[in-house]
Amino acid sequence: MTDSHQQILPPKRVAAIHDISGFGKCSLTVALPILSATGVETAAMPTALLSTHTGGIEGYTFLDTTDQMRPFTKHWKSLDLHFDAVYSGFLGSFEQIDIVKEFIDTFRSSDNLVVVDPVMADNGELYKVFDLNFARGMRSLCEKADLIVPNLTEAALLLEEPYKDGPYTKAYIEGLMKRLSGIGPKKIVLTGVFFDEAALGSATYDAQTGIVDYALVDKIPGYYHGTGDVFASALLGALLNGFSLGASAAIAVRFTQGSIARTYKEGTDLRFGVDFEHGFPDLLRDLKLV
Ligand code: PXL
Repeated sequence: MTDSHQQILPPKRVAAIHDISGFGKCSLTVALPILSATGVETAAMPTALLSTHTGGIEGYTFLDTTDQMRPFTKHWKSLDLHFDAVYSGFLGSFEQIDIVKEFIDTFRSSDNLVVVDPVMADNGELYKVFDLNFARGMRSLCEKADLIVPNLTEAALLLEEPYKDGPYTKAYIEGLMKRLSGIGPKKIVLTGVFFDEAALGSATYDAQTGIVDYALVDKIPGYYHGTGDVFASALLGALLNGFSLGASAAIAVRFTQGSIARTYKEGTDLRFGVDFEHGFPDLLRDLKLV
């Protein structure tokens, strides 16, 4: 066999439960291309249909697709589908918290990974479409996850602790991750971690092994929209390619920072998302797929 990467197994399959924001590169419009690029098949369960995301763009349309989610679940179950991972993100209504829990219960198997990105807040503030009641609901969804990917604001909300501005200390970050694992998920990936103004990245904690890892890279000025989704999608792609939690986070940080660096150089509107598309060659090399 000359091609050492010749596929003999079908791709791993993810159920991605996020909104479709037509323009602006976040949620499904980044999860689908990134997971596909990593060789992972993705089934999409839309939680809402928007013209753009809600982060700083006025006048967006919003169609709540809650009523489609139980029928999607039922139909997929009737097809006897197996998902190697369930990956939820931005939810379109409070009721969807229960629907995603039911989805997890329906498709849970001994070998699959349930990833909940508790998308609801950033920079110390809840997104304007959510309230504290939603945050408590998100905490109850996180109880069912194997892995959660909060930023520092979401971590504080999940723990019902006051949000702290950085720079942070290792003691604070590691304490947060241990308390988050007390909610239920054994694997924690915290994003937006920094100990000084020069470097930014993620921290990971596996409560089963006690291993803590950091992946920090040079910080680029500006607030870039959709980077949480870019990061979490690349992280999941790396995990499903067999990389450890720490190695997967390092690959995802590099991919996200590369996307931010290109966007910074290109000078595009930061609300319109980051240039992740030109990062696939490097990502595939990091994943040893090429
Ligand atoms: O990237 C998070 C996200 C996803 N989906 C929608 C959003 C946001 C953040 O603002 O508005 C619709």
